[in-house]
Amino acid sequence: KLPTFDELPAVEGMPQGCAWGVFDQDGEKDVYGTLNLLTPETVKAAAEEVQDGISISLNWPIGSIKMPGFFRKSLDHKVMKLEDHQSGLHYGFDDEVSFNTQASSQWDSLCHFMHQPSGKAYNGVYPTVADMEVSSKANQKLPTIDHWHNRGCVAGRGVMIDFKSYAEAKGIDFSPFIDFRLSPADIEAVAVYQGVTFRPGDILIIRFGMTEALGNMTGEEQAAAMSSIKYCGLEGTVDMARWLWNNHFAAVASDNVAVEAMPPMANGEVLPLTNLILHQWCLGLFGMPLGELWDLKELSEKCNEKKRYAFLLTSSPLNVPGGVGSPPNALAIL
Ligand code: UVW
Repeated sequence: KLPTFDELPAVEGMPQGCAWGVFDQDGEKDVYGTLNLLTPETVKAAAEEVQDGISISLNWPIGSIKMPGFFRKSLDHKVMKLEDHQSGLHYGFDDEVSFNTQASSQWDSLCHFMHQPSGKAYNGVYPTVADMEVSSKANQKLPTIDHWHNRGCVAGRGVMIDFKSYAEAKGIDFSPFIDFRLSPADIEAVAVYQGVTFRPGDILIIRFGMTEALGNMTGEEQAAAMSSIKYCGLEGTVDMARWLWNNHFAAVASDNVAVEAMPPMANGEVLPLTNLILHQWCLGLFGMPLGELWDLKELSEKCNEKKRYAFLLTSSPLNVPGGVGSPPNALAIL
């Protein structure tokens, strides 16, 4: 049984609620964090959520945002003709893609954001660019995303909290590009409204309608919305971090930019990005991966039609040695 947030053993120099060491085994430093909660039992139980055999992709096309935030590179896609050297006949194509892994639907691995001001990533390691640019085989202790392939990636019970549909039903005035902050009580109210409960090892999926809003904008409108750095999301508070840990989610994903609301704020004051509380706590202190900019529209339509909000979720990130983030290649199967 996992300790609660307030019962987690004290880690020197770190705030209460640090899970470093909790998942270590036989003296080996853990690199999977809360993905350890995806046990054969939770996967088998998740498979029981498949009732209609409907499979839905949660992957927004790479390159959907023409100018991603934080000066990130969008998609560069080059197609090359394959021609036979002897006959000159054109027999097919190859292609090359290049993009920032944070530019569209993505997972943030446990190396994406470090606790501040210690600069330490999950389980107390100090990743450097040089360390991560070489194969993680040589850096077994860095919790890079390729390690997920050593444990079957992500398969478990996804639970969607469809805040966008709830807000529409309840007449809540809401748009994705305001710094609207969802509290634990708000999430629980949506869960009760939908008639869904959480189990340890669930993958929590929260829909705000942000990728849908971005998808309906011109490139210029997208650039203005992205550069506003006013994004709806979960409230970035220690109370929210405590609630996420105490529910023992294996991971959290959303269709918004950062899972948590931006900009980081405290006492009505805007703070530097280093104060993103859920990035520090989930990625750095719990080892709980964050998924962002997922495409949740079709899933919402199907869940609302079926009145079922739990499903089997699978996701297999790119197996890039030393990778920081990745398109999720995620499927929800209802
Ligand atoms: C930052 O890296 C600041 O945020 P995100 O993980 O949402 O891209």
